[in-house]
Amino acid sequence: MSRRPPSDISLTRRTLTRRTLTRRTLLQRSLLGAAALGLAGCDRLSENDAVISLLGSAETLNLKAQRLLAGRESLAVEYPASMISPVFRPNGTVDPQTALYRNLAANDFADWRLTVGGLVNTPLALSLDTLRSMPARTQITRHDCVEGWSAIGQWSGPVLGDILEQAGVRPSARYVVFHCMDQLDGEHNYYESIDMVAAFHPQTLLAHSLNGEPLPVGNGAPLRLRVERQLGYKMAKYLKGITLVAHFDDIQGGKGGYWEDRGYTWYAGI
Ligand SMILES: Nc1nc2c(c(=O)[nH]1)N[C@H]1C(S)=C(S)[C@@H](COP(=O)(O)O)O[C@H]1N2
Ligand SMILES: [Mo]
Repeated sequence: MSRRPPSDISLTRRTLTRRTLTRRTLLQRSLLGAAALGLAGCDRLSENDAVISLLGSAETLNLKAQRLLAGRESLAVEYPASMISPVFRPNGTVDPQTALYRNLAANDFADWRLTVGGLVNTPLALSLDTLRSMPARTQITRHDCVEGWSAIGQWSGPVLGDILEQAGVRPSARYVVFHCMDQLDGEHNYYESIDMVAAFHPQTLLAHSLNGEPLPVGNGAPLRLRVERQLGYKMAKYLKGITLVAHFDDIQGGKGGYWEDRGYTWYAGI
């Protein structure tokens, strides 16, 4: 059965609403309790007004929480073609040296497959041709690296949510983990992870093209993640597999990413 995971978003909303309602109920009870104990009969203080004004602040809290969520769902700025950077600086690994990568690159990635597994109903193994023939989204966005540089590029590729829907995400899945073919330290493969809100964001792509050309090796050939509301290190290059997981405790350092295992924060929202 294929499940539409945006329900994770509404689940979060529901949880927040429930929490606010609980707080409101408690507030109401304690106010009514206070009224019953001593304030009843004091007609200078309207219990109803007090209740209403306190409920008002609970509403404000709820609104703020919703705005926060809306913030995570809202779109990253997209730019006109005239603003595309002449060179999109490659960073981190720029030419993977692992045997796996070298062998696949030697054959123009004809034997490469993107595997989608873990907590899914239908594991997938997608060729580059298949990914290139899928409906693609094209977007011109700005990439911000923590090292202090930015670049604007035009990315194209299937929306991650479409692929996840094809695989059928199980309700127990909480994160999407991206496994890469390169090793910055010659020992650990680069990897990253995002939650379901980021995974089903309409601008979250598996990009096979940069500025209308097949993705160059420097920028992550054959396929890289674009997760536009977060910092550059989240955008895993040289993808080989995606797994849906309930937690990442048992993946490498257990912090959800190569740089996270070395101290970076997991949620890198911008
Ligand atoms: N597999 C892999 N993905 C990676 C990295 C890396 O070293 N290996 N570096 C990250 C960092 S820190 C940044 S800023 C971007 C750089 O993307 P670019 O090479 O297209 O500029 O990729 C990210 N994804
Ligand atoms: Mo970066």
